[in-house]
Order: sequence, then structure tokens, then C-alpha cells
Amino acid sequence: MKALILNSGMGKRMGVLTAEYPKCMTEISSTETILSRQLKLIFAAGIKEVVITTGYYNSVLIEYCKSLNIPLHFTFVNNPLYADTNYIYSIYCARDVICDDDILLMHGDIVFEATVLDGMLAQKSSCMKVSTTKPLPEKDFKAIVLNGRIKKIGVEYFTDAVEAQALYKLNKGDWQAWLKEICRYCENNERNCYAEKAFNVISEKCSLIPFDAQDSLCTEIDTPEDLAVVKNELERIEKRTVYMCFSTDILHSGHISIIRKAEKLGKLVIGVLSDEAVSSYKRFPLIPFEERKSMFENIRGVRKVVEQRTLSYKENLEQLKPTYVVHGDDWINGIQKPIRDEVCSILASYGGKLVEYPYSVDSKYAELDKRARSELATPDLRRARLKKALAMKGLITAMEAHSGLTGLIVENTIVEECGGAHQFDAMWVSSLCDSTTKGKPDIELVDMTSRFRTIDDICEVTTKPIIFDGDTGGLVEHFVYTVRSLERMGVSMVIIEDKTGLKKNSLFGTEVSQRQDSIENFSEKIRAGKRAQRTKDFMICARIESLILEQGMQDALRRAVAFTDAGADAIMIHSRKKDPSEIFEFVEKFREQNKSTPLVVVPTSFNTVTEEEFKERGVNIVIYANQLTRASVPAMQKAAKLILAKHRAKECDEICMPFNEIIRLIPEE
Ligand code: SPV
Ligand code: MG
Repeated sequence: MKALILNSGMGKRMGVLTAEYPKCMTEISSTETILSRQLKLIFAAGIKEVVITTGYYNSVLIEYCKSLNIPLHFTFVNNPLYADTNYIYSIYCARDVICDDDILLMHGDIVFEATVLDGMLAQKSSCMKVSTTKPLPEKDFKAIVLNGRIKKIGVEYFTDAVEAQALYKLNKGDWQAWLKEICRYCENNERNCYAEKAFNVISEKCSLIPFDAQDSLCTEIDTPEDLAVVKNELERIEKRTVYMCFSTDILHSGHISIIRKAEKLGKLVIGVLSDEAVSSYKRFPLIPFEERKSMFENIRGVRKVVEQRTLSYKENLEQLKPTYVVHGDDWINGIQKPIRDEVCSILASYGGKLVEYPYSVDSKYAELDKRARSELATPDLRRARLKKALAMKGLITAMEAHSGLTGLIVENTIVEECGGAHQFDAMWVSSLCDSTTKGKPDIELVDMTSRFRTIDDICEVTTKPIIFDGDTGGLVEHFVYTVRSLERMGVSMVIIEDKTGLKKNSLFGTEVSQRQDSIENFSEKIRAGKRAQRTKDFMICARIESLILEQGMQDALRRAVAFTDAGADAIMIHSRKKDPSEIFEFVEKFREQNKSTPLVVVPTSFNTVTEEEFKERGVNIVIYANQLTRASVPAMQKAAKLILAKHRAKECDEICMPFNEIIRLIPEE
């Protein structure tokens, strides 16, 4: 495509302003002339070749174009009869260099916004800029549109007409039909009329559609008064701001292309979603916030990068009050719809506008994202993520998993919440559920080799961090090996409980005989584990059974201090009471003396307390220790009973998930 700019005329109505140079060199701001702005936007739109018809101050204009240093290829065509002819003749003079291309045709005195040009170039058909919202001008062009096509263009049409400007994007076929008629006019000595008169003759042969730019700037400058209006409008445009928010840590061509479009609307401010918001919305970010921020800061056209702390845009929009918010159109429906609705209502409250562009699905990105996810599953990255998530969120949740399938459920189950997604942060490999799945009691009967096999099954299909229930940790001599094996597998934390001898499940409490280990022995086990540890990210959590075994609050607190002194990275306090008061009391008293060591709870019995309340009180990890197992057993029993009762499977099918849905849970490689 070539741009054709008509600059032969004398611009007499501009008075002294055109005494020494052609009208297109008139300054419209402290940094631009009409022509320099046109050329800059033409270049930015990707057009490389420009044909300029000259006449009045021919050589001044040519020198000026060269001085602009815009990497465009110029062809200048002089209209020697510029003083006595109209631009129809300038086009005629240039016919040989413009007859074989698509053409972007504009008068040399038109000032427009980038979005108008981009919108026109994006049209498949030939098009002319019109406005259905601007009043019909008295003396300037209007267009008559019939059945979606422009039929007549001229200053004399007032009925069924819309405001129009001499800015056209013309496909080669349409242009050649018009150019042929222009040549016929000029060769018949009709050189003093508008080129549009020739168009009106052949309009039936062209498919010229109106491009409605509404109130966007696209206007010609004929007089000093027009100039003043345009200058004002440009100042207003200069002040526009645009806001976009990104959660991505992988930039692809689709992101760059939407940024290019957004930057043309005004000063672009990018909100980068905080690590916490990203990890709840999609997956743990591969690159931390600060690095993602600097990635965007280094993109051309981005004026400022700010943090967006939540999925909701509210905080940033109320502070920045941008003229536009730009987003892909993928949030019109689905999980992000409530976020979009909120954005729309905030924008409406101060007159901002939402601009949506078609969402681009990039297959390369999907592939990269898949690879990123599998990288998150590598032992080093997975292991390190629990500490990071704790630092990021303050409180994290872990759900029990005891197999590949339950791992997939913990990995992929998401609920929509306030326009975002809510999901578990980590997995708990419970001794109770691992044993129960094997039909065995929770007495350290299932050996470590078998427990590791469970971890391996889970690791193969998931990426989330793992907290391992290490029971008592066994003999010190054995525990040190367990620590290293768990580290190697990518487990983030082992929790060992301060019991000794034949361990029974804590939920039995004092109904069975269970012995608590001495502070000294257990502290030594912790110390040995910490010495054995090879990576900095692995954590050993000491679980205190004093409340379970009715040894009192003081004992629990004494142990917490001793175990942290021995090097425990976290403390789990357990209780089997429905009433959470003893847990709350422990947390409060522990926090009085220790502000930073993470506290873990397993609210199987005290299950009315919400995560928010735990967080407020100073708890850092909430483990849902057995719910998937407990939910599945009655479901399985019911299915078995139905088949037995009915002597067939039909009735049972109604409570079963169809197999094609189950299969969908399992990722394809
Ligand atoms: C487990 O899930 O195996 C636990 C937690 O150790 S509890 O069952 O509450 O003891
Ligand atoms: Mg256990």
C-alpha cells in the first residue's frame, strides 16, 4: 500500500500562515506540523511508501520532508499548474506512480488520530472516513450512504448525508476505477473540480464503505480558526491516559500487538498483577512481581507500570481515572465477567471508556505455558514454592491427596470467587488417608517406601507444593534418610509429631494408649533432620500433641519454644475438640513470643473457623487433612449398595460421573 498525500494547493484561507511555506507545514503543536504528524502515523501504521503531490513552495516542502528523518520512501510529483487547477489534476500528474497499488489517500491538511487510521486500515473493503455524530458541515464534504456504501461525495449534499473527510483507504480495483475516471476528466480539461466528482460518476463500480470515526479527531484545517480548534483538541488528546492490566510472565506477539494499539489511545499505564493475585487466578508466577514489572517497564510506549494488588481493577481505576481501559474481548463472558462488569461501572462513574480488541490465542504461548507448568513440577521449583507462597499470602491452604487422581483434583479444582479463581495452594499427603486407601490402620504400618510411591504418583501429574505427614519421623537414624528422600522428590515440608512408640491417629486422643516423646528426644530428632537437609527451602515442622494427649497448654507452649530452638521451621498445633478455643489460646500465646515461625492447624474437628479468622489470629497453614477420602468412601459404598440392591448398574449410573468426564481430569501428554 502507498500513501498519497495531496499538497500542491496554496492554502490561501490560512492567510499569513501560508505566506512562506505550504499549509501542511503549519505547526499544530510544539512538536508537530500537520505533515509531520501524518507521516509519523503513516509510518507507525506500517506503510513505507509515500507519494506527495507538490506545487506551492515545492522545494521547501521536499527539503522539509527529508529533514524529518522518518524512514519512509518518498516520491514527489509536482503539479506545475497548481495555481490554476484543483487536486484532481495533481492526482492526474501522479497517475503513473499510484496506479498499481492499494492507496491511502488523504488531503494534506487533515489531522487525525492514530485510531482512525488504524481502524480504516483494518477494514477489508475500501472505505472513507465519515462521522455519524458530528454535525453536517456547511461548506465541506458530506457523503451519501446507501445500503452501507458511499454513493455520492460532495459539499452540496445535505439530505441523507453524513459528515465526511477526504481520507480514504482504497483497494486497488476500486482505486483504479476512480483513477481512470479522474484521468478522463483531466483529459477532457475538467481540472478544476473535486476528484470526488469523478468518483460520483463511477461510484456504482466501487465498493466504498463509510468508516464511522464518530467523535474521534479527523478534521481538515482550512482557516486559522480551524487551526485553533485542532490545537485544543490535540492538547486534550495528549492528556488521555490508558490503563491495561497483565498477569502474564510470558510475553507473546498478541501482548505486544494489544500494547501497540493501547499506546495509540494515550499515555499507557500498565498494571502488573501481584504474585498473590496471579497465583490464585492461574498458576504460580514463573517470574516474581518485580521482574514482571521491569519486563513491562522496558516495552516501548509504556509510560508507567504500577502494581495491581487484586484481580479487581477498582483500586487502580479510582486512583488513576484513566480515559480508557483496554482489554481483550475474552472477558465478556466466563470467569472474568464480574471483573469486567465492575470496570464498566467504575468507568461509567467518571466518563471513562472501555476499549476491547479481539483476543488473540497464540498457540506458541499455549505451548510455552504448558512447558512452564511442567517446569513448576520439577523438584527444585516445586519444593521452593511453599516458602514463597507463605511469604506472599500469609496464609495458605493444603488439601489432602493420596493418589494421582486425588492429586489432580487438588491441583485443578477451582471455584469462581469475586471475578477470580480460588484454589488450594498445596497438597497434604496424610498418613491417615494414605493408610486408609490401602485398607490399613494409621499406625506407621504403611512403610516409607510405599508412602514415597504415593508421593511419586502425585508428583507425576501435579505441580503444587507438597506437605508430607511424616508421622513420628521414626528413629532419628531413619528420619535423616527420610528428609533427604523427601527433598529429592521435591516435597516442601515434612511434619513430624512428638509421639513415640506405637503411634495411633491423633483423632483417637486419649481413647487409645499413645505416648508423647520427651522434649529432649524430639528436639534431637529435629536437629538431626535439619543437619541432614541439603536444600535451603525444605522445611521441618514440629507437631505438638500436648492438647490431644491432654497435657495442657503450658506443656504445648514449652514444647513449641523448645522445638523452634531446635531448628523447627514451623509448628503444628493439633486439637480434637470441636471448640477452637484451645487452638486460639495457643496461637495467641505463641504469637506473643514468636511473631514469625509459621503456625499450622488441621481443623478437622474445629471445622467452623474460617481461613480468614485463622489468618487474623496468626495461623499460616490450614490443612484439610482427610476430606477427599471421607467424601469418597460413602459415595463408593452407596454405588456398591445400589448395584447389589438392583442386580444391575443402571440406577447406580445416576450417581456416577460419566467416564468421558473422568478421562478429562487426566492430562494428555
Ligand atoms: C493425618 O491426616 O494423617 C494426620 C492428621 O496426621 S490427623 O488425622 O488429624 O491426626
Ligand atoms: Mg497422620
